[in-house]
Amino acid sequence: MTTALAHPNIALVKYWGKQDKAGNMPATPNLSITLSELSTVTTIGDSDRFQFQLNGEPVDDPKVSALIAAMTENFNLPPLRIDSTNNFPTSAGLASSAAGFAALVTAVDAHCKLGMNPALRSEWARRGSASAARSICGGFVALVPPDWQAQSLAPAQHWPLEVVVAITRQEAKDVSSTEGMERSRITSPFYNQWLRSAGDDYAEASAAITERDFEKLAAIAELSCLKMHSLMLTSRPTLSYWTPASVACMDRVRELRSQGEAVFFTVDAGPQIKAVCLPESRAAVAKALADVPGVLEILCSPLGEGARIIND
Ligand code: 2P0
Repeated sequence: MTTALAHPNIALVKYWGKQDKAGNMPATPNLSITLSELSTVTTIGDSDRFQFQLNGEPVDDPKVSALIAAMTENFNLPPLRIDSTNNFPTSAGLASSAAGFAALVTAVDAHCKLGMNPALRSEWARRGSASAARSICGGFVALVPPDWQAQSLAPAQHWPLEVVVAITRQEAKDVSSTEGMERSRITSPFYNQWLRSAGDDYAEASAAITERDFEKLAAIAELSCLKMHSLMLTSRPTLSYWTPASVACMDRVRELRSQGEAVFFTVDAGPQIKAVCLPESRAAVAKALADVPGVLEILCSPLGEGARIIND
């Protein structure tokens, strides 16, 4: 048996739309931070047939089955039993698939002695779910052309940012990211502008991280997030992942920033708000978001490491 652990990541420059070719490659460069306090733990063992359990229940997940089928063909794998457990809500806009596929590929690689380097693990994780490519690395992570294998921009220690997550709904989302981004690609009138501006957004965010320029990162990360949500809102039929509490939390974050707290928000394909802040602002941000009506729970996390084996 082999056990791997991976953390979710939160994109600061978003991925929303794929290239029109095989390999599950994003259409635009994107960039994320990896969270240490949320994790997926995946154990692989030998079996007489393929079996997948998520949070203790047998699950028929077509994306997991497809990735295992592709890896089995490529590496001649034996049948495997896979047990995956998340310590956070699944499919609720907390990047459970990112942590899940990063842990899965890392565990399969080690269990079956495939000898992959991190770049190759990232590529296989990307085939499962493109954001999973980024969870192979820790700290600040880029997923960019031409290879679309995640690279570390800087380790977690480079800039000790903190993330305060405000949970406003626990249930799994109705429209998956895969389906939602395809709908936006085909129908949003803003999609071409999104493609054109993503390179500049990526360059600006990457420079802000190198320079540890919080205001610059705040401005570009909020812009990238709101551009992505504009694509969602202008899709036909429209897509909205927000709850009233999500909107109230964004307003509260803007208010806190105007009062001098070092904080910005980002929101993914779900109703949770991720407030990224400097350590000195974390307590004030957590308290303020906890007081917003409709916020059910607050999670706090510093930045974390990449996917790794935790026993063998
Ligand atoms: C991101 N998201 O960059 C963006 C922001 C959600 C919103 O990547 O189709 O589950 O499996 O490649 O990776 C979620 O999309 O989609 C995602 P697939 P994935 O984090």
